[in-house]
Amino acid sequence: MRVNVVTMFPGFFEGPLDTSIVARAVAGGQLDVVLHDLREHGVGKHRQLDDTPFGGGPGMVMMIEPLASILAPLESTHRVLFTPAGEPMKQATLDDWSGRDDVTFVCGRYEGVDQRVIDLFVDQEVSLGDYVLAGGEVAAAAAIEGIARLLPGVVGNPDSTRSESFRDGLLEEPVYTRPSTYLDQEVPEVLLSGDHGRIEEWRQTQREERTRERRPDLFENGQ
Ligand code: 6GU
Repeated sequence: MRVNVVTMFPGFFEGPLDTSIVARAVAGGQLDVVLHDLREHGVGKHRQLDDTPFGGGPGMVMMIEPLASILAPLESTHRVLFTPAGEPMKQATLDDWSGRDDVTFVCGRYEGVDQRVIDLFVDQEVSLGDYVLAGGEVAAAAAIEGIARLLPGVVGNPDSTRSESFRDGLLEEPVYTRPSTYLDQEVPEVLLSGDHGRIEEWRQTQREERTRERRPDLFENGQ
């Protein structure tokens, strides 16, 4: 699939695109990321991208023309604006995007984007969570990584993308590897027992207890 990214900071994506699973997805041809540098579409000789808000107030507002000139030709793609005012990004959001041929991620700055850009050129507004960042770039990088690992053939064992946190509405259980004792801390005995029935029962209990304690909101939905 193709992911277009519209940003004032294309350099931000160098690390995320060149690392680990995302790099593998790009090298393997399952993922194509096209960066669109907003500055190249800036207005006037200063290549202006934002302006003061009508009605006054703090901060700057992203102007219509630079965004419109990139987003209008991408009308056939699913265009997402990352903004703290959006719906929260969930695993289901990534599942949806990863099944599409083309998505376009617009990285807003947090003060905002002229509402007419949203009305005319944006299909969905999404937030990374309930906190404020300086712009949508981190959210776009998170989305790209979340998508890449869902694309066919990117992650070796397809079970490892299916049987994890949030798929079944539960958090993951704790895991252990060697050594079996470290600073007097033992691996739970059941995991050394070789009894696969008991082990799966223990893991399921751990998932449920963790979810109830840490994410009662998820636990209510799942029960
Ligand atoms: Cl998508 N953008 C900004 N600026 N802040 C955020 C966010 C996005 N998601 C959570 N906080």
